Amino acid sequence: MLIRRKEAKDYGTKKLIEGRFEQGEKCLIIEDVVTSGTSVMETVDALKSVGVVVTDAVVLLDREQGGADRLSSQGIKLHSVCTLTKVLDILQKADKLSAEMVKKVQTFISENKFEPITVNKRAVSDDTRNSSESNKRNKKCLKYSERQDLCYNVNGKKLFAIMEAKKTNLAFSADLTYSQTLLDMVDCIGPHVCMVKTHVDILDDFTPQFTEQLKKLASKHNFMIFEDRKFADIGHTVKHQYSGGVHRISGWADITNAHIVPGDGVIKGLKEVGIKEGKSCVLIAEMSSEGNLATGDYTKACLKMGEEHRDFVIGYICQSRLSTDPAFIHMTPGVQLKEGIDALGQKYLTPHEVIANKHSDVIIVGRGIYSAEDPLAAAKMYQEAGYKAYESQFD
Ligand code: S5P
Repeated sequence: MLIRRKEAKDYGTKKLIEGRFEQGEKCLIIEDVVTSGTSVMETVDALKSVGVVVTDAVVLLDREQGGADRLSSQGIKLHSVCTLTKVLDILQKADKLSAEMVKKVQTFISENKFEPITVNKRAVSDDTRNSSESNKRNKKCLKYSERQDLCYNVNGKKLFAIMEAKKTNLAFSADLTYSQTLLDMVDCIGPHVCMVKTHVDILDDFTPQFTEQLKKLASKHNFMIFEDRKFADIGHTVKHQYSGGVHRISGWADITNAHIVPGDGVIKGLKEVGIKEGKSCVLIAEMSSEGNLATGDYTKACLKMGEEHRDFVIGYICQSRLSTDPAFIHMTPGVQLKEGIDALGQKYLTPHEVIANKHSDVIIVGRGIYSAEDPLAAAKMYQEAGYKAYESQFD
């Protein structure tokens, strides 16, 4: 028998899986209740990471909220001893539950189903991108408030909650080179954004006080901080780049991002540092720049890595919705009020195109705001355009 610990002990072997096993041995998972299937998947991931094979799981009670389908999409067959339908039936026949209560529970269950975790084919096939079938599928989107309950990482929940509360899906890309200019602008447009994205290494006058002041503004205006560091090295190196150096990113940024070129070691390295500090990561699945190579199988591999590390990865940088798992947040840069391209190959789409047609979740806007004559008025325009486009999906 093997036991999965929820967290590695901070003494001794630090193993998540306790017990005696040989690599390649098969293991059956036993669980008491399955709702979304997340807990079983976490056990599968932990077992896989030590070379144990899992194909089946037994559960005492399947609440029939989509857990079985989610597990099946990940190659795990769920066998339930009892289902919620059976329990309701038994209790009603024994006069322990009224027909009215049974109906209420059934309605709750059918309205609160978790979607299967599947990689959206739009990631690899341009032909399907604009097909009415895929648009119809994506029309069935959930509200931010519904999606926040499905997140695997606390920062995902927090971001959805902020988007809902402030009615904004606008992230400001604060690509300015002087600390005070950046902080003044963030203070001004803070009420209109859900997130501020920085490139801290372009600041000419960086000091640790800058990050303290940015954190204060994040609390004042209720936004999340995303350092767009684009880590792209082996796990051992990124651990140091993330936690150390002059910027000490893991100490102040809620979210950072990574390219998956090195393989999932880059995620594992960042996760070792970030997860215990309540941080999270976004993977760069697609890019906005002309001629970029993040397409097709590369994008598909990126989604798979995100799913395998969903306790730390909260979403993707992309050009349209890629994953059908509503827990993942899709963030799209290359957004301006007019479509176009800059002198260095940055391609722009409009907020409406990105949110309403391509079903992304967050618009990332830099020059459209900070280069505008009136950045506050521009931020308000992007906020309104982005949120209207989100709401139009439920018309
Ligand atoms: O594919 C990408 C990924 C990112 S994170 N394309 C991008 O433009 N970005 C970042 O988004 C880029 O580094 C910059 O900080 C921002 C876009 O800025 P803008 O001025 O073009 O809106």
